[in-house]
Amino acid sequence: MSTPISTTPPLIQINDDSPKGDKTAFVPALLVIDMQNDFVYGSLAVPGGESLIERINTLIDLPFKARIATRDFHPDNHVSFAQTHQKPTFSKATVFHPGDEEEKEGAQLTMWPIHCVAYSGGADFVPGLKTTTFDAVVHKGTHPRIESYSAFRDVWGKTETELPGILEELGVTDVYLAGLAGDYCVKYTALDAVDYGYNTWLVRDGIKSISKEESDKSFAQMEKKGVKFTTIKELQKLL
Ligand code: VGL
Ligand code: ZN
Repeated sequence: MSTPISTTPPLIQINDDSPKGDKTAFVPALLVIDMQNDFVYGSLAVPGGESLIERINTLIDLPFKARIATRDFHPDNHVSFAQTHQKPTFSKATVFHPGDEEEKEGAQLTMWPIHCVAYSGGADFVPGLKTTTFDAVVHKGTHPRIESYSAFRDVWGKTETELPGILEELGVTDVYLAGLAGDYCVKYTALDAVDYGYNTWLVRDGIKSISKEESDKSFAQMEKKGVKFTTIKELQKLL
């Protein structure tokens, strides 16, 4: 009897010649951040978000070792929704509005309109995005009381997503970031990627931000932290 051939590849291909510790290894991974309906067309639409679909598809087609996407994926009573705090069961006296900020356990929480409710259309990947070649999809902000901008961990650093483990298993050395929003989830993911020890690259023409002011601040913050900047064209030559 011959051994049946498996047609489903393992979700994570473990590299036996792990480049861990090899200083010359170059294992690039693409991180596609929050390319979801609500951030492109919905309640938190980022200006110019739609223009990223084709650009990110171009990146997805490049020979990265791994392509990992994230989704903001909130319960309908999530702590970051202004409306959540208007319900008497959550807070009796305070009424929050989108854009308000609240200090909670040492982290600044911004109040947002309801967005990316888990399993709703708003949380779906934006149509036209080449999602079939993603090696993994990481969800964040899934607990009612935990906010997470970064794809690595929540804003208080108490809980991690699966992303750190996936990158480690794959022996990734360099992460390339594209998606939405440049001044929130992309920025915090980039800052954390540096903290987790990765060479971190922001694909300059693969992101869009919510506000010009925040975006200027974000670039300065990322540069100071050691994030490097690149473009789709440069990556087409490199990979
Ligand atoms: C995001 C605001 C709230 C983002 C997520 O993906 O940048 N922004 N939740
Ligand atoms: Zn969110």
